[in-house]
Amino acid sequence: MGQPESRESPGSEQLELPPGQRLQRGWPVTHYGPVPKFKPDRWEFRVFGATADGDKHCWNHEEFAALPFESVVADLHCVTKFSMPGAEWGGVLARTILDLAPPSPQVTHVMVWAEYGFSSNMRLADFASERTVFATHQGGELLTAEHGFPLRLVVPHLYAWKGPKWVRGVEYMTADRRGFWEERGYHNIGDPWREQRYSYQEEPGDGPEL
Ligand SMILES: Nc1nc2c(c(=O)[nH]1)N[C@H]1C(S)=C(S)[C@@H](COP(=O)(O)O)O[C@H]1N2
Ligand SMILES: [Mo]
Repeated sequence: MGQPESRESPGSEQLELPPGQRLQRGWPVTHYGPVPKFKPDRWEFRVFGATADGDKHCWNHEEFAALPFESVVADLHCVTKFSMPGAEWGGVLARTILDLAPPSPQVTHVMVWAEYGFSSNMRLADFASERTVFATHQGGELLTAEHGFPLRLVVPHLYAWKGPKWVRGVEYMTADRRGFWEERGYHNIGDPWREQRYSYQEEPGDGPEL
């Protein structure tokens, strides 16, 4: 609740997009750097940092693929102003990861880590949203390499850079720290409905000093 619906009213085909966004037909590929090669025998998903039990939690590809599979329908809003509406993402809910590898009570933020050291930070509450999903599938098909195979995060209520492609793990943090784009001029919180695009728009308390 509290989140505007992505579709206006039943029956109307009109979409409600966040301010300044326009509709994109098709699904463009947007990222920084090369597309990593998936090496199944070396891949693992790691939860580390301030876990409740103080231990790291790791899943290899086979183990991760065996976790409960759920679907979430969500729009993708790129800060460069295109939105792709109504995608069906399939994968493992962030909630499931939080249940299996609980954070310590001091955790306030998470850093989501991807191949090549790409990262994005968010508040624990954003990560814990019931719609945040580690997606393996889109539209019923396995993700393609360019779109993040074997795993990407989708945080429906934040700009799409908050969803790393080729994700490899989550760090539980007891204080906020900026991720890759958050250090490079993008807003620390990144709520598209409040048009929080750039770090110069941040208000006191929105993020750590730059
Ligand atoms: N690892 C990684 N993930 C990333 C990015 C990136 O540069 N590296 N870019 C983000 C941005 S800005 C967007 S808009 C979406 C785009 O996802 P798509 O290429 O599947 O449309 O991926 C996000 N995930
Ligand atoms: Mo983006």
